[in-house]
Amino acid sequence: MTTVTNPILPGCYPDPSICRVGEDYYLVSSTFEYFPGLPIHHSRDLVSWEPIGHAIDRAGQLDLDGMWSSSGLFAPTLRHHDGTFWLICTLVDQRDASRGGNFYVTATDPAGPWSDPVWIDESGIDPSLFFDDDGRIWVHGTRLAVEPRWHDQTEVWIRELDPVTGRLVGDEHVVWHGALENAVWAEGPHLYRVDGTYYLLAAEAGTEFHHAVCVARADTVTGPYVGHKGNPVLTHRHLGRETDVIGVGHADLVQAVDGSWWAVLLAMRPYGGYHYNLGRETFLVPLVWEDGWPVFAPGVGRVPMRVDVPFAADARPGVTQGVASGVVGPHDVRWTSLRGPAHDVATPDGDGWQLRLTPTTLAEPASPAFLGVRQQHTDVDVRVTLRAVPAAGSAEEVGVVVRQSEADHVRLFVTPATAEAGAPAGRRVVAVHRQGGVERTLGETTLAAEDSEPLVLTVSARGQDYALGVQGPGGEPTTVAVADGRTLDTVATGGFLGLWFGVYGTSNGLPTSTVAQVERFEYLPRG
Ligand code: 6LW
Repeated sequence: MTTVTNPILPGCYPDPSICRVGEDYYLVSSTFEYFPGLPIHHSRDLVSWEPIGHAIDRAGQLDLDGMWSSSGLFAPTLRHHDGTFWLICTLVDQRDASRGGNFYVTATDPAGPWSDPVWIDESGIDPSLFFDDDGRIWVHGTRLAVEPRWHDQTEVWIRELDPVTGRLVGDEHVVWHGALENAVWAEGPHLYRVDGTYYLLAAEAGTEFHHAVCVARADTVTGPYVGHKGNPVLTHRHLGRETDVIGVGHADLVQAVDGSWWAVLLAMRPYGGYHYNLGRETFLVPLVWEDGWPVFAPGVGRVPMRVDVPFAADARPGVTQGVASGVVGPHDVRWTSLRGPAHDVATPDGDGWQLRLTPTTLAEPASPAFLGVRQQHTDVDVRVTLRAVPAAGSAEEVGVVVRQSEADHVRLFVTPATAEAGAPAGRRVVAVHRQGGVERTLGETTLAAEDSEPLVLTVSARGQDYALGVQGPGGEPTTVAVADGRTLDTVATGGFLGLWFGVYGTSNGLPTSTVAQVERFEYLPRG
């Protein structure tokens, strides 16, 4: 028996979907504009999770270019059938509905390679797959109701998939609008067959404070589905905003080797006020079946912070539940770039990279020279050791960023001292807060050190205080500014993401040949 602490995947791992193959569990989550997309985690016991690869990991598989933050890859579903892994997902461009759509990819090894996308001729989001015992495959998903009776009413549709042609066939059935009258965003549907009965699990009320998990059942796969009288079967909306975990929903179920049932779902942990900078995280909840319905967290009725997993052997030492810690080397599977591969701009070198600056900035929905990892702890130090010599007289920047989006992030960067008469020689280290697309300098300092000597840029998050600091060679650490994290989470900015810590380099639109040496990136959880 092992007791696992929730969340099982801290940081921005929303919309989890899970499947089991023998004694192995695989889990996928949404990644929006980050690349590679759709990380696959593997576990043998639901306790320890290791990232093993991504379903979208090569140029040309999908086009994320031009998609603004919180567009991109939405809620995926992962299933295994007859030796093949299937992953179905939606590519969403929130500003251009003509781009994207629903697609699936397949693989025999969940670590990859995954196929190119097969596009499905149906609109909406949150597609899922159900493999029935008779060999038929059913796609289901969510879209805004075709004939809505209330604002933001959605409908869950289901239709058969011909796996040979990749096309939907036969009649479409609209099976669910949510459990409550006036429910908004009935979404994230998943179908299961348990003891001969079909169950439809779906979230509703939107992926924020009122989020909830509801269930309906039917005798035939296409319905009619009858909602459970006990809906919602799991929510934290009645606990108020002061509670430790909020926004519980978007669940997917798995039956373990020993016959026990489990849900993975998303929720958020606010701190420092009603803000959740780590984003929507993945939690594990036990469930049992009573009178033909699922009971989530029996006897508790909420997401437990500690979960006993009876069949899990003692926790494996060294397996850190997908959490980054210490030096995060250049080959670590957790690194992400934006919208496309980073190999054109970042060449692994020792513990770090050579990072080639490009004219593209972090304010554009493109692929700037950026590499980042999720913020997974409220209290953490990020230390980036750099040798950076931005071209004299230029507006080049090399630095660290706490990133929500193009419009909202905080940067601490090295840039040349201004060429103005009387200005000190050397390099400046500047902290800038870009908030709602408007930039404001939070602080700056000038480094006396030789250009070629390494310096350390730090972000020390302590709750909602993000202290931005620099330490030159032989010098004392200097705090350049402290940014307020409450301005950066989705409560403040909108969107779907938690925060990322990254390194970046830009020449701010001008041609450049500057290459920075990122010697080391350390992610050091504190407290
Ligand atoms: C996801 C959907 C949702 O597709 O958020 O508000 C989307 N609802 O279930 C992105 O995570």
